[in-house]
Amino acid sequence: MAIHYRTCPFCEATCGLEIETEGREVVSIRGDKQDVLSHGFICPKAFGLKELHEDGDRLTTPLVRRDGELVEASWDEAFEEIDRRLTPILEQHGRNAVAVYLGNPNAHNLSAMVYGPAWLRALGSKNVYSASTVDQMPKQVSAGLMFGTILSIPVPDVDRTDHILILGANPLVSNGSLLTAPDMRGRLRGIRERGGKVVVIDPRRSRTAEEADEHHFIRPATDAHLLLGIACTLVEEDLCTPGPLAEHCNGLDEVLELVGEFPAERVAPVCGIAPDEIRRMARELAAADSAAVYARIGTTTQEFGTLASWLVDVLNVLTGNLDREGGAMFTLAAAAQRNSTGEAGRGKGVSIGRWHSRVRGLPEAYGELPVACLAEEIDTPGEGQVHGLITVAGNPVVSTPNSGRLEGAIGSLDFMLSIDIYVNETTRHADVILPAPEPLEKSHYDLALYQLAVRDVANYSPPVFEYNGGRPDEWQVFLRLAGIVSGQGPAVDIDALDDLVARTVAQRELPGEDPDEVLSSLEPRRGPERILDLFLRAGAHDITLTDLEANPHGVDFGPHRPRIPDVLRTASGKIELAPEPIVADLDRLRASLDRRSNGGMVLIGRRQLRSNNSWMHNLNALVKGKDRCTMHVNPEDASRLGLADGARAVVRSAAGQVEAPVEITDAIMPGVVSIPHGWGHDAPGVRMQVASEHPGVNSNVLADETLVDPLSGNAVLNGIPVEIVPSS
Ligand SMILES: Nc1nc2c(c(=O)[nH]1)N[C@H]1C(S)=C(S)[C@@H](COP(=O)(O)OP(=O)(O)OC[C@H]3O[C@@H](n4cnc5c(=O)[nH]c(N)nc54)[C@H](O)[C@@H]3O)O[C@H]1N2
Ligand SMILES: Nc1nc2c(c(=O)[nH]1)N[C@H]1C(S)=C(S)[C@@H](COP(=O)(O)OP(=O)(O)OC[C@H]3O[C@@H](n4cnc5c(=O)[nH]c(N)nc54)[C@H](O)[C@@H]3O)O[C@H]1N2
Ligand code: SF4
Ligand SMILES: [Mo]
Repeated sequence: MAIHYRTCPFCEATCGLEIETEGREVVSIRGDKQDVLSHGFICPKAFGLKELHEDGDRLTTPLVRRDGELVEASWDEAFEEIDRRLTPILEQHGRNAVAVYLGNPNAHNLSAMVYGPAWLRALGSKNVYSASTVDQMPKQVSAGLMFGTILSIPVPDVDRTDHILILGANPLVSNGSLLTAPDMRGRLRGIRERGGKVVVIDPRRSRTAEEADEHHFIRPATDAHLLLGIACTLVEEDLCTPGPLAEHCNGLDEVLELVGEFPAERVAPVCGIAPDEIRRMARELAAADSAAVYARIGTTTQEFGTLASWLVDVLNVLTGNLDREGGAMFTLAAAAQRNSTGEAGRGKGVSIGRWHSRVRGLPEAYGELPVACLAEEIDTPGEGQVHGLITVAGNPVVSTPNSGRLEGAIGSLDFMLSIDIYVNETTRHADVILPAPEPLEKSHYDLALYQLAVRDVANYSPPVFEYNGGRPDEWQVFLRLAGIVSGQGPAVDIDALDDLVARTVAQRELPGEDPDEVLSSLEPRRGPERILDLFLRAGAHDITLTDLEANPHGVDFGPHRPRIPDVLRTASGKIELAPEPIVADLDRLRASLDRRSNGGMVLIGRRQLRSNNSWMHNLNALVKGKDRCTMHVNPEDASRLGLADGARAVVRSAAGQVEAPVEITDAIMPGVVSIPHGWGHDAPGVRMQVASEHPGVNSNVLADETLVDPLSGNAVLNGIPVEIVPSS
């Protein structure tokens, strides 16, 4: 029997687990009480690690399509097939003819974080897509323009704040996002026990709303309007107190003037919250000793995503709460953080829109194009058309808008490669599937998420089980792929490529040092561990991987400390409070001020505790019980539309239609319905037995790929106009 301490890789909370094993069997999984961040907290998904380990549907051998069927093949055969099929596409049609979709689990995967950039650079395609543009891209765009790097996102200091205003986030279910803070229930209760206040803005009375002091329904996609109304109140009532932040801001006067156009009375009819409530929210935010505004996916996957994301930080500045204890603060992470390397307090800033998508002309952001464009780039003929697709840990057929169109487009590709652990709705179309190790077979360090943690922490987990049987690890797969797409054939020298990647990272992270010496100081480490050690040595805290190995419960560097101006990486060295492209986008919002509810229905999503986007429904402990993929409808709407609880209804949008079971509840506001995403597992060829017994419907059949937040290209997944009729 052995005990392993390990970080849970499933969501952003990064909980510490205590896993008991006997041989290759998982005996039990508990919360690690000594974990420096989670102190024993876990959610039901943690047990999914055991079921995932035992899941017979999980792929362990490559699959190659022969005569139309996906059949088992050796690794060498699979790589040869990739070379045989992919290389001619690159040669005939150029680099952009092969598109890539990087799915959510990449963000939790050390191998992918370290080696992803290397194989993508070798591929050299502009058609790179990821889950970011169905998720947080608007926040990355606004924060990048304001503070200078793509992950300079302020995190609410929940453990010390006196007041938190939460919009479009349900951390009691999602366990937090762009906010690594396990046990949000405990942390929010802490605020109330200190005499502070929790306010939630959501078209649904979510679990987080139930835990709050105050909840307001908001009409979907009008958060920017509400935030402008709050900001305007601060100006009108002389409540702006940026304090010492003022000297670090460019554009403060411009913002004070701009928001003056949007009095509470003007925005109230659009967002559906009364003007005196908006004014009171503003006064309470200003009066609190410390306060933080925090917003998540309900505010980013919508029409005004970048504006809403920007206004969150504008409010944090206007109330003097940015970079202050109990306000919204910047994490100082131990590894790979761009706003703590290079020159302090100044940088190159970010650039977006360096190229545009071929068909719709939507702008690139941080090297990727909006995934809402993927289908049209495949199914629109002409110069630059996409003929090949590589998906890594992604299920875009279920996760991205207009699934019907994307599914058709994917079916027409010349070649598709997936690196994944299941044959699911997307990978069933692949010509080759390469399996990845399960989480317990790989090491873990959250390079991205520790940059967004509520305290400065670091925690490394070695693999629990050896990844044996001569299978290449995921990082080795990425390097072989790099070899193929750079024309070196299917059998590259992985060690040599690994050295090359490590050397490149050494030159970038430690520019003043001799890379040979750096690399020899890291011996005998190789692979992701060598590069992680390099990041840690170059990072802001004086720590190495050996130190982390000696601390299996993690290392806590303490709560956040103020970091302005050092954290800034804008060209001016200031907070850019009024970035020009964002200010220009206010025109679109002005044009929406006359909008009123026309009695039509709009669709939003919701997350569920026992789900993880599209992929944990094959684990019995997580899906068993009554059907969860239901449509929430308010009782008023249900009676008007003739919908009965438990009966089925047809939901139609501009993109498609689905039939879903109705669940009548006053937890959702009138005029709005909610269907969770990630379901729809009844497609032919899917090899996930448990999931196909609990299929649910794919809500992204309804999401319209033509609707995006224009600055970030992020898809609109909340606030989709729909028509609903009872099923006949
Ligand atoms: N309507 C609507 N749509 C949404 C959302 C919404 O709120 N509403 N949310 C969006 C958001 S925030 C996100 S992040 C996306 C997520 O959507 P995707 O990016 O598609 O990610 P997942 O659905 O999590 O699918 C993960 C895939 O990775 C595979 N996988 C799991 N672990 C591993 C691994 O270790 N290695 C490899 N190679 N593969 C692995 C799984 O089998 C699965 O195929 O969905 C988005 N779609
Ligand atoms: N259990 C579980 N945890 C997860 C995931 C999961 O699938 N399951 N997914 C993970 C991922 S990839 C992510 S990105 C995070 C996301 O984490 P969160 O952002 O916390 O996501 P949700 O729980 O979907 O909460 C979004 C809330 O926004 C509300 N909303 C919808 N439209 C609007 C709007 O226009 N305005 C406002 N104010 N609110 C709106 C919805 O009703 C919902 O309550 O969760 C992560 N954690
Ligand atoms: S909250 Fe997230 S990290 Fe924590 S146990 Fe659940 S899935 Fe894992
Ligand atoms: Mo996400």
